Amino acid sequence: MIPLVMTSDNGNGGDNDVSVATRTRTKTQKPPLYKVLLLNDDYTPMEFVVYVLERFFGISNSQAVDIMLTVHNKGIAVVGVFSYEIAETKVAQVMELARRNQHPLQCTMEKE
Ligand code: TYC
Repeated sequence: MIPLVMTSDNGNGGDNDVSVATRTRTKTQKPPLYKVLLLNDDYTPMEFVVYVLERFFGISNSQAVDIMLTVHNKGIAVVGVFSYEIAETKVAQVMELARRNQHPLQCTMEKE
């Protein structure tokens, strides 16, 4: 049954300044980021790797040479960090160009 008259008494025996506990957790999530990694091999020409870094990652020639040499000497290096879709596209672009040129260059991605 619906009461015809409602009073402002909320039964808390107080002054009706009812405070409601609120939580202020902002429910947003940062999108996960993915590292794009370049792997060393014994056959891909150094100039090809430098070209790939310049073309697909917008890296300057001198930085590209540095990164290429890091991969050459250490076996692997991170060449960039991107959203999933961008990382996936970069990997596909590198792998496709390497395949077309018959180089065994490997490029992969890994969640950061
Ligand atoms: N190791 C290759 C060579 O001596 C060069 C190279 C560098 C290959 C980086 C792949 O991701 C790579 N020709």
